[in-house]
Amino acid sequence: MQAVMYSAMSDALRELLRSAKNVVVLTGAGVSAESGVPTFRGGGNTTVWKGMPFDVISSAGMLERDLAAVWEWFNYRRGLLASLKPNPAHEAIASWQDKFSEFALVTQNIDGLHQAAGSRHVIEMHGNIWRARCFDCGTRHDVRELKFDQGVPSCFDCGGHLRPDVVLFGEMLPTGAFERAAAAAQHCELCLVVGTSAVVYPAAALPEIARAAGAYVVEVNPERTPLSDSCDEVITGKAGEILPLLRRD
Ligand code: BJW
Ligand code: ZN
Repeated sequence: MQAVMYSAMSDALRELLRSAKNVVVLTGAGVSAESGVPTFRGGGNTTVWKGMPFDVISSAGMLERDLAAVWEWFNYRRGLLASLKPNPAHEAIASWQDKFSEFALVTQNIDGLHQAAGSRHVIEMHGNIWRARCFDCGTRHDVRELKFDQGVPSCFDCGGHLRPDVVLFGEMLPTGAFERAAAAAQHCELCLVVGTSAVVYPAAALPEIARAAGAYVVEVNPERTPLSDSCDEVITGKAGEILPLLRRD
């Protein structure tokens, strides 16, 4: 099985893994799927919670309409994530950071599993589920240990309402996150796009930026995406099986 996957890698990619100085990896929910994290889309399904599609409950409008429901949804997911561990895909990506002169990991995931695998300086495009942010004073708080199961938690500094420190549909990305990711994409020689349906912007623009600037773009995904046709190479399969085979020894 592994030999088949390995032979599916082109000579061009093999050579770039040996010679590239500047690499960017963009990840999505699929990189965490083998850890047990549900994806949002893929396989023809869309996540629905209590009758609401995720793009309704995870939207800026829902924060205004029903903040307590947003917290209930995120508490449910924090419960799902609490015991999950990084998988071989996260570990392979963490191992690459010290093997290339310049390396940037850009993730759309909010689960913190890249950091748990040892990745440093992760560019989090969509925030982190283990943090909350105050509506009033803007302070960010670590809520990993915070136990509450209903209502809206209060800011430890000013008493204002907290919200999950994640980027919901219709919200702007954290200051500088896209700019840093785009600058890395602009300068990389190799861009690996792993486990994302590549439909959510502006993250989905990063491989386009990399390709336009001359990078070799490789997608790793068991399914085709809107990006597949414009990639230089598509490796069809699960991240946890493929990424450990992409080595620079
Ligand atoms: C495997 C696998 C295995 C399975 N191995 N792979 C241009 C046109 C139209 C609309 C827009 C536009 N530009 C911006 C917008 C609006 C919107 C958007 O993009 N909408 C599109 C859907 C049309 N974007 C935004 O609102 C963004 N903000 C913004 O642009 O601000 C400026 C602005 C403001 C106001 C108005 C207009 C512009 C913010 C986007 C925030 C997204 N947030 C979410 C939720 C976060 C919180 C939460 O978790 O609840 O982020 S949405 C959700 O999708 C989540 C993800 O990070 C994101 C991407 O999903 P991802 O990671 O790709 O996962 P899936 O599930 O979609 O795919 C999984 C893949 O894995 C599949 O392909 C599988 O095959 C694969 N897979 N197992 C490898 N083992
Ligand atoms: Zn506050």
